[in-house]
Amino acid sequence: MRSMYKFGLSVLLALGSVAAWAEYAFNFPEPVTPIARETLHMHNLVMVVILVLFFLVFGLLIYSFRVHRKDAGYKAASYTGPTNRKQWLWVLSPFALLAFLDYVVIGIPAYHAVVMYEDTKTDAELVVKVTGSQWLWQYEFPAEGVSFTSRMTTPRDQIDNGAAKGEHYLLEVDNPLVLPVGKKVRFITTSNDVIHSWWVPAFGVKRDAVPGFLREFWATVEKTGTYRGQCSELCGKEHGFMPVVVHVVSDEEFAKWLASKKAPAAAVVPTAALAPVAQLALAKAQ
Ligand SMILES: [Cu+2]
Repeated sequence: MRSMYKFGLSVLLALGSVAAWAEYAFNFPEPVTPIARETLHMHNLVMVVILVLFFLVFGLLIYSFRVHRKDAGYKAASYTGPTNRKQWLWVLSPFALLAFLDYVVIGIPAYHAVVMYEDTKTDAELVVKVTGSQWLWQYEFPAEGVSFTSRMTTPRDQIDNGAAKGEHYLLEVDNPLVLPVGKKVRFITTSNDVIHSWWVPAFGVKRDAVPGFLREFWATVEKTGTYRGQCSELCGKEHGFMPVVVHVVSDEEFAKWLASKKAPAAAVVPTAALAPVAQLALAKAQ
């Protein structure tokens, strides 16, 4: 009994420290897009449903263990299945409760969230094509004629423990993607070689980049700042070394950045027009 109380106490302590979780980054990163916010809401809702069920089921169990406990040698009642009304009630009520929670309490908001996630086209103001490549990202603004590659800048000796690790170890790149704040951006993603996955946790988006396919997602970033993510589909030996960095800036800054990218890029053939091998060669040369 003693150990049971001890276990109960440690569970309570663990739950009591929920407030401390955020500090240790166990929680979601602060959501900065509608999708990320919706995902966090869904997560919290499901968490509440699960906790209510948890306490209900375990409360009943522990109550029954204590109140209906009989001493050793007691002859157990024999049941042959739900034959009377009361037994049917015990069979059907958990089913009804779970069906209600699943299909109504969780199902309806989840349906709306998924429809919203998939709506990449309504009011999209900008299109960015993201191409995964072993082991870098290529970004292209097709309408603006801007394209560039983005590769990790963390020095090799930091990776090999020859130097102290920097603040943004493995999450820093030479050419970050720049996006305007508050604009709906439609992303189209694909790959040159194997499957990669473009992921920025604060945006709440993660989409596989599949060779031969164009896949879509969207993001309206509501807060300026620098956001970091990683390739999240195992794609070869340097899978861990192809981070995503996105600078979200004001409209004016974005226009300025776009103009600065346009000038040198104008002389180069758009990477999409090249064969994958040539694209790689170009990427290596840059
Ligand atoms: Cu990758």
